[in-house]
Amino acid sequence: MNVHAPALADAHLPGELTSAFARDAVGDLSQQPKRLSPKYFYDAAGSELFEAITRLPEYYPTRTELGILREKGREIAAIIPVGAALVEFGAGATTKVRLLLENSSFEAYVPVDISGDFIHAQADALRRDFPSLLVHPLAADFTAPFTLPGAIAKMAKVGFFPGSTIGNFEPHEACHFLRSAREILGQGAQMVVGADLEKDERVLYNAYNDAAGVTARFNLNLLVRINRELGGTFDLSAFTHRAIYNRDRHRIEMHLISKRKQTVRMLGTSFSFRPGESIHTENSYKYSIDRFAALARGSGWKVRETWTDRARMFSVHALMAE
Ligand code: AVI
Repeated sequence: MNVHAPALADAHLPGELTSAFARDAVGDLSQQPKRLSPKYFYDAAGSELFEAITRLPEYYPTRTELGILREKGREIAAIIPVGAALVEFGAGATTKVRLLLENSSFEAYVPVDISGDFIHAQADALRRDFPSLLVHPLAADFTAPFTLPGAIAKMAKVGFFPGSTIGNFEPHEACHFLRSAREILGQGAQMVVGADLEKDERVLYNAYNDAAGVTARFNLNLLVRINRELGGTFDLSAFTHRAIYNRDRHRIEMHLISKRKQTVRMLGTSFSFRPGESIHTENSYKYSIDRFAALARGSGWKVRETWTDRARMFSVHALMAE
């Protein structure tokens, strides 16, 4: 998820606990079981590691979704009204959105992301390549309500949420997000959402336990960040990456496992670990087509069409506001 940690100052908290990262890290490591939020994966190093993950032979989601968007581009374009505005929730590499922009006649593109710098750079590149497109970046937390730019008020709205980022939300959060997107985009809106599909557990396991260890470095980068930004004393060699498929809950779980009994300090607080104790860092939910349709129905949307690759590894859904 390209959600970058907001360094929000809070006047009511003393000293070092003033950033959201500090508050969340201290609060989450004080829970039993311990956890850390996946939204903090994406500092500069973490974003680069994620880009490297998307190119791994074992990590099929990115290239499979790109293949669907490429192959079904015409069919996707056929359901998009001429002159619509495309609103992307969270902004990563522009490769996927370019496929939609090339195939359809959008009048405007609104990338929404908490990192203003990132979307402005992205917007400049798109303006160069699509000179007649109105590009209107919006720096906002896309998981909370925000107002769309007045310039697109009269245009039909199409939301875009690729990458199976929806799978990194808990099911109730995914429902809340889709409801909020429905409110923001308004009546008559459509939405194109990518969701990873349930499949052979070995394939899922390998995608999150790659042979080159890039996913392990991505996971451990959370501790690197805590050491650097919050003065943490995590010994990286004393934690190991673990990703498992939880069949009952249809999700990959990522954990950082303490190799021994140890105590770690951060911002004046001590956290003790038992040997084998986990910090739960991420869930990546996998949807069947039916369970995704049920999620959409329960969130104010109806599935209009679903596309998959031939091997049914990944799905792209076109939703219509109910
Ligand atoms: C961003 N998100 C969809 C990725 C996923 O597959 O859940 C994040 C990721 N975590 C480990 N590998 C990739």
